[in-house]
Amino acid sequence: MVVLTKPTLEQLIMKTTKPVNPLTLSQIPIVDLSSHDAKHQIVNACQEFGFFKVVNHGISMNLIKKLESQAMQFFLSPQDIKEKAGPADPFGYGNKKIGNNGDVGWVEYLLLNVKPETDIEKLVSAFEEHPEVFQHALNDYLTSVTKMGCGILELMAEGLELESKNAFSKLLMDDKSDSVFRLNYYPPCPDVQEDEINGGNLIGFGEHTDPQIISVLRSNDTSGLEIALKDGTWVSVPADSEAFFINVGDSLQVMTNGRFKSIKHRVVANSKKSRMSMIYFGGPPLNEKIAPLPSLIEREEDSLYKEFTWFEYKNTAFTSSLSHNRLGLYEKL
Ligand code: GA4
Repeated sequence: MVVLTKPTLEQLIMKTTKPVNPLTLSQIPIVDLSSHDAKHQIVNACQEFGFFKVVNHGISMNLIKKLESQAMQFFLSPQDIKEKAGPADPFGYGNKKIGNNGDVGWVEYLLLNVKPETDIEKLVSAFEEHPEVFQHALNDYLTSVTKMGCGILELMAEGLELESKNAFSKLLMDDKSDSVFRLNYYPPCPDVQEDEINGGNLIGFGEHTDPQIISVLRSNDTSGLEIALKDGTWVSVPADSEAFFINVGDSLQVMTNGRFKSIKHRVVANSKKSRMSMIYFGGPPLNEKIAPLPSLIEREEDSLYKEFTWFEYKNTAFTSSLSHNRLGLYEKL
């Protein structure tokens, strides 16, 4: 008989050192979307970090707060109500278990398929009284964030001087685009003694890169997000509830033949305050071939990657553990 046990606190503790140098505001690339120079700032940030913060994005705080308060209401409801939206298979409500391959974290989440929408029945029963309020807030948020994500992808294409401005954004605009949305709730950290933690951190969400093209993250004012720099050092990113944070995903790294970096990141949950993040992962249609854009390589042989479809890569991702170096499997030797 297989006995399923809850992950112990010990299993959730990372035996890594704390980030040595929390990034100060001046170190994180900040892109002012209203600036005429935004496309160059974006290209530099994607080459150097694969990560940047966006200000003056034009998305109303009201729209953001509406979804955040709906999500908060959900995560603060009794456990049996939340479980009506679970288990995450991969879509639905998940608690501490991430994916199917043994990863755990101090996190509760709702993972949703943007198109076609996740089996809404599951959610309706969990959002008891007014599921339509959540649904409206979600639709409004996703419409705005997709639009902003596409705008950023267009600026990337312009900054890279591609012939077609929509070379990347058309993949997210496609009716068959395979994008997902995630609401992550990191409950306040349990009271553990410093010596129990043993210099480690409580894992919220373990280190990984995002498989898609681009990820658009917004969080409340609780920090926890950390990014890995090229030299492998981990630095924590100060929270900013009014800004968005953009990650380059693995697929965009491939499409730019490695010019843009898919950034390794993680979330630690050491705070006495809860952290809530909402992340849109913009993915291409399943049958889309992911390969370097011809204009970014001189000859086909210059491609650093073996060819694959998003369907293949997604399968590889969903059958691997979080920290696995998935892209490594497709690198040419
Ligand atoms: C990481 C990025 C997104 O959150 C996600 C995650 C997915 C999941 O939660 O089911 C994965 C992870 C993510 C990559 C490796 C596999 C699949 C958990 C996991 C262990 C929704 C995605 O697309 O890939």
